[in-house]
Amino acid sequence: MTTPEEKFQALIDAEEKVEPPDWMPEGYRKNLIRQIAQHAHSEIIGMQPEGNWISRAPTLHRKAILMAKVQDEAGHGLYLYSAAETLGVKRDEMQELLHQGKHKYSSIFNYPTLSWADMGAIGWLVDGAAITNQVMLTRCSYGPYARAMVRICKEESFHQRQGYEILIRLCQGTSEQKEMAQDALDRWWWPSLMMFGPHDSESTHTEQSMEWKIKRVSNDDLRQQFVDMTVPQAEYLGLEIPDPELRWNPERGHYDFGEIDWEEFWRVVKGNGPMNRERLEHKVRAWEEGTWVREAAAAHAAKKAARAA
Ligand code: FAQ
Repeated sequence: MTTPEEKFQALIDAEEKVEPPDWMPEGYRKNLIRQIAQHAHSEIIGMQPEGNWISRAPTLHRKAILMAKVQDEAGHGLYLYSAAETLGVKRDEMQELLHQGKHKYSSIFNYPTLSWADMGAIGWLVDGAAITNQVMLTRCSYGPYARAMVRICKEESFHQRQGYEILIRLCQGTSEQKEMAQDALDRWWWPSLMMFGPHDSESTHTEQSMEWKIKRVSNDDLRQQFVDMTVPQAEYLGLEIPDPELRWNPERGHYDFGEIDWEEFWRVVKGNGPMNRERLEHKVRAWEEGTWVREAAAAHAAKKAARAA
């Protein structure tokens, strides 16, 4: 006799989507809530580093583009919270766990944005890494997450281009502008590689997540894809990637690259990066200041429902 777990795995192996009313193992549900909530929190906290430059964008045109991008990130957070809610978790619950430091968000958003060139580097590298990781998630076995990722990937692709275009302009500008671009690359390169998570051998979830087809490609393979895609783009800009060990390996058909500072990675993941405290404090303050909006919206919805009844 086949067990529910075996039936579930057979459905996954047949490339069918799991939908909210379907039976699923508790571990599958919990793992998805963990990943989707982290992803949603990353989009929302990720608005802060770029939000910092909206009022200081060099032209009205740049300001309009940056505002649209930051708004897109808010939209991604909302689709993702909705996807997580289909698994039976409440949005407020996820917020509370984030605010208490019990839910994670991507390490990348704990670094400061020091110059306008950082807007270019975030679009090019951070959104570039996000797309590399998220294209596989459009094929995730859980339907609501996979569908949310289709639209998110399209928007991230626009974000990546807008960032790269900022850097093209800076690199074609004065020597000071090109230096700004190099400085941004120097600061954002390694944190961008960290976005893909620990080495496969150290990863807690990869093996099970790949068996359940939540993840389709491992952390190290995605990181390699990102490096292979990005090195020629840096060459086109005339910028140097800050890694003395970076070189093309014709035998592997990939770039070899140096080791990430894992001590720094875990320090940031555990809450002790350069901006962790500020990011979380800002998030909690925004949540508290928005209480009246949530209350007004809930009261309006309740009144409407009472009228309709
Ligand atoms: N930061 O076992 P694994 C964006 C944790 S969105 C912090 O390998 P998994 C858009 C991991 O949670 C960026 N923590 O984990 C944007 C786990 O801890 P746990 C976010 C990290 O899940 C652009 C432990 O380490 N993208 O950028 C990180 O199989 C610009 C062991 O790790 C997503 O969330 C990290 N970098 O693989 C917005 C995509 N890496 O939970 C604004 C969806 C690992 O047991 C501006 N997520 N950890 O306590 C994923 O694909 C996966 O969750 C990975 C990690 C690949 C991130």
